[in-house]
Amino acid sequence: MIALSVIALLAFGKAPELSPGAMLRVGNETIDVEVGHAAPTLFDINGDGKLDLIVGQFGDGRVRQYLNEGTNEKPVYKDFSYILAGGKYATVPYGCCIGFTPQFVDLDGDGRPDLISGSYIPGDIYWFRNNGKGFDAGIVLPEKGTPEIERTSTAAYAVDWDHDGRIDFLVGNKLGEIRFLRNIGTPKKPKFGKRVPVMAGGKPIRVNMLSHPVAVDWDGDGQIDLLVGTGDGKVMFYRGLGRSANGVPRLAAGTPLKAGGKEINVRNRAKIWVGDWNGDGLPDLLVGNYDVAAENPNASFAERFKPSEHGNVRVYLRKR
Ligand SMILES: [Ca+2]
Ligand SMILES: [Ca+2]
Ligand SMILES: [Ca+2]
Ligand SMILES: [Ca+2]
Repeated sequence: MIALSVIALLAFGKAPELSPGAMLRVGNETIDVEVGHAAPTLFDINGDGKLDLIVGQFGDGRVRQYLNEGTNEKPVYKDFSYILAGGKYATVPYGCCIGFTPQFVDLDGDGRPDLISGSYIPGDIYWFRNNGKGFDAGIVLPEKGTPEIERTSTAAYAVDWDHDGRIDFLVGNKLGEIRFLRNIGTPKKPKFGKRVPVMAGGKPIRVNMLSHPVAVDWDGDGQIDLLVGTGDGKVMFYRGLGRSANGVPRLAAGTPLKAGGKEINVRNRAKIWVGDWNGDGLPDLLVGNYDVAAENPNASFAERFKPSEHGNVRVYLRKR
């Protein structure tokens, strides 16, 4: 009994702690993407050694780049432009309830990070290959065997999930499931089979709609963990318990992440990223969302029913 309490205390002592969320800004304005559905990631897109902020949006299925004009310790964003691919705006099929969900990963092993995104219907994963000068037009990654209903509103995260040297995908969908899409191609030519459920605590993961996975070692114990943004604006944490015989991580049942002592809640459609936003060596959490402005009772009838959709990005700084 005593030994158990000591273990529990030690585990508790190591648990990551987050500051309350702070909205990311350009000058005095909060970052707010077109028709909401902000999906943030951090990546040095102009190669100046500083992490830039990249944010996917619903509007025209595009993706924005906010160049970091400050430092890695104190990022400053002044403006944005849309990322181009093949000479046009990079875009993916968008619709209720997902836009562009960016991630940078070298998918073909040529040393250049490519841009990928999930999409709405039929839920393909798009690959914008980095050709050294820019991104090629997006192509659909080949995959087979998963019905459209289980692919709708695909939010994808590239990671070598089964540890075999080939980059796989974890994918969320409209139903709130997380599925594993194993790379059955070669390290230079990815190819995918059927999406299979990811289990946690002995059950397939299913959150409140529109799941968005990120796989990282969140608690720093050397085992890969899973974080999932949910349709109802939360972030779930599934602790990694080591790998199964087939290389796939085993996960504990999920618990909602807290920040400043309260459960994270960004209202709708949390799209997440883990990266060191303030250059202190600790991974922070970025959360984008979809939000509708509160109704103004003094507004005219027409104004009151005008769509007023927002997508903000919050950073939750890691305290330890
Ligand atoms: Ca590449
Ligand atoms: Ca793999
Ligand atoms: Ca871990
Ligand atoms: Ca940090």
